[in-house]
Amino acid sequence: MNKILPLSLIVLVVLVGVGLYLKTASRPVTTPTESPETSISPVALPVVSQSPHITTKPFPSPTPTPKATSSIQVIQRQVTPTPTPVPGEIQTHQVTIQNFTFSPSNLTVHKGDMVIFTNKDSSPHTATDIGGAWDSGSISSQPFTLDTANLQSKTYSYKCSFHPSMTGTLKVE
Ligand SMILES: [Cu+2]
Repeated sequence: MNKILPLSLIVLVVLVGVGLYLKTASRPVTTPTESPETSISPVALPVVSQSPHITTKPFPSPTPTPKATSSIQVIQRQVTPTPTPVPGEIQTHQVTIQNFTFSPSNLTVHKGDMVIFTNKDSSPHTATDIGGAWDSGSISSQPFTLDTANLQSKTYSYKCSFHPSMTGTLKVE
């Protein structure tokens, strides 16, 4: 009997302990309405604490400066085309005859330049040097081209032989 009593006590203690363990373990399963309230608060805290760590990491990385410098270099390359000022080259000048008027009525050219007289009126006109150095003849649809290479360096006064009130000057330099 002396050996059986402690064994029964140990078995009782073990049974009570197992029974208490089963009760506490089965409580959250049998009462699910209480467990989500306690489980939400510990879950929400680590989420709030982790999100600032994640958002602060991508902020220091953006640096789009090298793209702007490359576009500036492309613009500087496109600005470089050089103008071509050619001194002493033969130029072409236009004199328009319209509404019985030479336009421009006073023209200065370099010796060797070309002067093209274009008639935009319905009636024919001429560009005739008063001194007789050159005469276009009747200009209608086809323009008249005057080559100043063989002219003297002076100012020529010309008129329309059909309409003497139409006058102009051509200065050859
Ligand atoms: Cu005329």
